[in-house]
Amino acid sequence: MSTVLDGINGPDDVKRLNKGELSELCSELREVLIGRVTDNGGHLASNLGAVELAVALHRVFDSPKDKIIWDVGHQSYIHKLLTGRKQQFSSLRTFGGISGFPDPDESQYDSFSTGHASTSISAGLGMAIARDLAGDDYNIISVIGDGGLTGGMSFEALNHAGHLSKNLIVVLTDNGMSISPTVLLHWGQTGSVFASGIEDDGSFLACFGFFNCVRPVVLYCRRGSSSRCSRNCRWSKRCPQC
Ligand SMILES: Cc1ncc(C[n+]2csc(CCOP(=O)(O)OP(=O)(O)O)c2C)c(N)n1
Repeated sequence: MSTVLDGINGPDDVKRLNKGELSELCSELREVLIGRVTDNGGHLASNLGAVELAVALHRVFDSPKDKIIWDVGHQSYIHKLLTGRKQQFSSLRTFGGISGFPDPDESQYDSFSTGHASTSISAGLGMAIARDLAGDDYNIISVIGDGGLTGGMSFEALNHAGHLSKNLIVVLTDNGMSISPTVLLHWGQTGSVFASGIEDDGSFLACFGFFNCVRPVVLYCRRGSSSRCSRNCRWSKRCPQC
């Protein structure tokens, strides 16, 4: 019996699916992912958490024209399955096979070679500057977790982005986990500490003036957070949706 995934050879095929098929696709992707990581090893949890995200990004944006930058890159397996590497997926993380991280030499859909954490916003901002200098028009989307966001390079890039007011999209996947539970940048606590004296919205990014140029898209909210808005978003007053 053919599956929804059988019909997916690139992002355009994702865009054609209806709601029910999208849901079925996510289930099938999860099955493939679990099977492959069971056999080949690799990052399971981070990829399981990025199934809907990868599908949504490829439905909304127009990759490879639009540049999706996966911070660390350990969560890019589903992105690979959706961007023409389904047949090679059995070779994931094997000698001569496809990499467990994004690699521009492997695919035009991988816009930045990663492995180290905390580089995606800086890389995205650099691309945004280059894009504007060239007079081009496309989206750049940095996808970063709460763990990746604790690196100093991320703070520097946020500060720089807030200063330059470039069109850059940052998707924060805040699941409260790095390799272990995330410490230091615990939004529920640290967010209010950083934001005190600025605005009582509990948002850390507002400290960087980030909301003036970048609208954050929060796809994951930790359950039980006291600072969530009515739509399950922790950005309260500053939330672009509320
Ligand atoms: C500079 C650097 N330090 C440490 C690591 C090891 N590392 C790999 S994944 C990860 C945690 C990433 O957590 P997060 O960004 O929240 O993403 P999640 O796995 O929760 O989706 C870390 C610390 C790394 N890749 N690079």
